[in-house]
Amino acid sequence: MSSEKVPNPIATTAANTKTTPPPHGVEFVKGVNGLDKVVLRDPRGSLAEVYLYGGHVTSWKNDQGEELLFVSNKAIFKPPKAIRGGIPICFPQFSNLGSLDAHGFARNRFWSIDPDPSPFPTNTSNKVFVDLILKPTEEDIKTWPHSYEFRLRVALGPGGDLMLTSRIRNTNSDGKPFTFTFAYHTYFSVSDISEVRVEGLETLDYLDNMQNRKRCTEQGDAITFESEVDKIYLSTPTKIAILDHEKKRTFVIRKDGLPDAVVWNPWDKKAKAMADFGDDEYKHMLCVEAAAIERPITLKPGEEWRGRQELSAVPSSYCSGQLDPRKVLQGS
Ligand code: TA6
Repeated sequence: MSSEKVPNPIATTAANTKTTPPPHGVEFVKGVNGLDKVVLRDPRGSLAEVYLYGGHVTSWKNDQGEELLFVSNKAIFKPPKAIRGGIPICFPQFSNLGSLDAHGFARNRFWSIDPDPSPFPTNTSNKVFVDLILKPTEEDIKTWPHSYEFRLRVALGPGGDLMLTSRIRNTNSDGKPFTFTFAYHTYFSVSDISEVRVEGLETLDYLDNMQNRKRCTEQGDAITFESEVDKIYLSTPTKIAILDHEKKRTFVIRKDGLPDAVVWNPWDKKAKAMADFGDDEYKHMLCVEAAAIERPITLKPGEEWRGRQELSAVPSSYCSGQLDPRKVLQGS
């Protein structure tokens, strides 16, 4: 489905009627229900799509055009519902860990293109990227009485890696600090959930959401799936691997400033209970979410927090289809 191209939203502010073309590899289009969407294309063929609604990545394709993220066929692209799939951003509250709606409000707010992105800590010269920004509305201040600037850079690397970097600054003028929890609620597309293994979380402590967040310890082997899973792994390594044997593909998640990781698959019953999720879709998705949950982040006015995740999809190295996780998790 071709998306209608739209002018560069930055260039057409009232003051500046002359439209400047978007940077190379960046396109502003209308997506589902006419929602504004940004398409990032790397010259070697990989692609990513981000909706301004929710600052929500909904597509990440490799240079073969294969979709790497899961989005439900029943996903609703209409406020106030969050889009079911891709990478919803949970802020300022993960799940029901607070008085706000589940997973906070960032995922169902309209973000803007950042007209004045602050200098970026790392060199992104060879990447295609877009900078988005979220600031509270009057309405938001009533539910969460804090002023902040949430800058999100979505970047596509030359090798097709997808990077999301969040920078959250406390801009309260009343001297008040604020505290939040956070997650990149990434839905990975997998061939068959019963054939998938997650490496890097062995022997770690986790909070089991299916046992009222009881603290447990994971066994020593890779995690496999045969029923509903909803666990918050605590203080994980900075790298986690998802092995999809059937597709001979491994997703590598590298994360920074996000000590925890949530693993979720609703399985059949929960799948049926979700209106915006197909009954059998649980077989083809797995959420592994880089997060900051166990130790909420507190920022004083003027302070800024940074949370980054880098996703790679690498072909399995072993001809048998099995990838040697030690190589991935120990490698660069
Ligand atoms: O991240 C896992 C989780 O918190 C699960 O408990 C489940 O509720 C899932 O998120 C989806 O939440 P949502 O609010 O998007 O339906």
